[in-house]
Amino acid sequence: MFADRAKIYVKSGKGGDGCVSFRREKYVPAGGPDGGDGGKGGDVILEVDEGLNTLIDFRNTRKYKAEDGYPGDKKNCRGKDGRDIVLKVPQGTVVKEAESGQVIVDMSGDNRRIVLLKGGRGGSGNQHYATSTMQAPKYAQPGRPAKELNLMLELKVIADVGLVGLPNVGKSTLLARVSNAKPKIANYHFTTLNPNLGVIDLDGTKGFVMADIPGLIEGASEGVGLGHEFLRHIERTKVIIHIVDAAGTEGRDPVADIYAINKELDAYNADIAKRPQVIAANKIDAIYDKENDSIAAIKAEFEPKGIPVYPISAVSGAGVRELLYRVNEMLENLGQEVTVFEREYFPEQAGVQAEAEAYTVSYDADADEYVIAGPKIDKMLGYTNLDSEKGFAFFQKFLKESGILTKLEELGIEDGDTVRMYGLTFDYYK
Ligand SMILES: Nc1nc2c(ncn2[C@@H]2O[C@H](COP(=O)(O)OP(=O)(O)OP(=O)(O)O)[C@@H](O)[C@H]2O)c(=O)[nH]1
Ligand SMILES: [Mg+2]
Repeated sequence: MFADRAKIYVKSGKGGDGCVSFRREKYVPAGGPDGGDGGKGGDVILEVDEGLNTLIDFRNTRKYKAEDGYPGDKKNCRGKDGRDIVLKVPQGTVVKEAESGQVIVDMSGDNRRIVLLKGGRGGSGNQHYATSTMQAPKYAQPGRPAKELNLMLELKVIADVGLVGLPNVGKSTLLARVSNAKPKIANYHFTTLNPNLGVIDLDGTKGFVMADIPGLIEGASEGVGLGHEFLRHIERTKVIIHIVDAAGTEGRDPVADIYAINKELDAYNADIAKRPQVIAANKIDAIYDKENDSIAAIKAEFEPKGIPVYPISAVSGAGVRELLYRVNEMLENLGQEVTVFEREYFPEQAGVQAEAEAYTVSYDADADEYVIAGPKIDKMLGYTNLDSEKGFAFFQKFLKESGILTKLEELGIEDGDTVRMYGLTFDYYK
């Protein structure tokens, strides 16, 4: 199955905690602090892999996590950095924040490799916290938290040319005739449900890529008949071949059909409607009614509007070469740039910190210490210089306002008891 959408969860690595340690040397009673820094957490990286053309792997595995940084060690040893995780995606994958649907990055054009989520920085070891008044800091900085995101990956085919039209008009037949692609062809509506890509080799040209888009119907721009799913694939094509059943084999009026489809394109995205278009009036081998010349009618209606009309038979091949050379010429006049979607969502700025901002307060009977833990404390301690008077006042205010003091009292804390938060221990006084 052609998987072109997948929802996944990614998380970067947490930074390793800084270490609290003191030098121990012979004949030196109290050595200075020598706790090393924690290592950096691994990043979540996206990379284009030319060999991939579906998102199927992401349907099987949905969680991706980079490695946490390792904690620092004594003797100023820095912790090892956590391993990055590299997600390989096909070119043309648009990465969106799952809930808002905002674009984070479009892996096409120059975007070959990007760091989606950075790992947390490692915390500084206690060696950094020695000051003239505090020679033996028992505090080391915790590593920065990990970040997480829910992503929607969407593969939007990158084709130069899109074949657009009602169901059953011969889009797949044309693609199969002129390219290496082998799409399913059948005489019923919605035979094609996922786009097929084919490479068109034309003598004396660079060639181009053409996509056979599933049939569109009236109301497609409002989602009728999976319209949105299908229209999405046209967004990146540069030239549109609008195929119509000129023989009216289903008793329809080709001119009205062309207007109906163009109306849907315009309603979905006005930009698409403005792209250069060629009309391929198909199934001319099946025109028996010489009285009503449908080709002349289509030409009379659309050529004055600057839309060229090519009568073809995708079955016999009549007129197909002329059509393709014209399309190639239009592409050459357009230049090479691809539509790349702009970034709308910035993980670094949004609140995507892993884990809720919770903390826990407990009593550790073995150590006879009260223990406070949680990412909020982590963060707070990391930013506060407790050696300064201001910093310490801020810290006390935080303990009070966050409700931590109340919790400690509920647990029965008394003056002089020891409280532990990460590397930091202090005595409690009301
Ligand atoms: N006589 C004739 N029949 C054609 C021609 N092109 C396609 N057909 C027939 O039309 C029917 C539909 O062709 P497809 O190529 O599957 O049409 P499609 O536009 O891809 O249809 P969907 O995928 O359902 O949107 C098949 O029975 C084809 O054999 C043509 O040039 N002449
Ligand atoms: Mg088809």
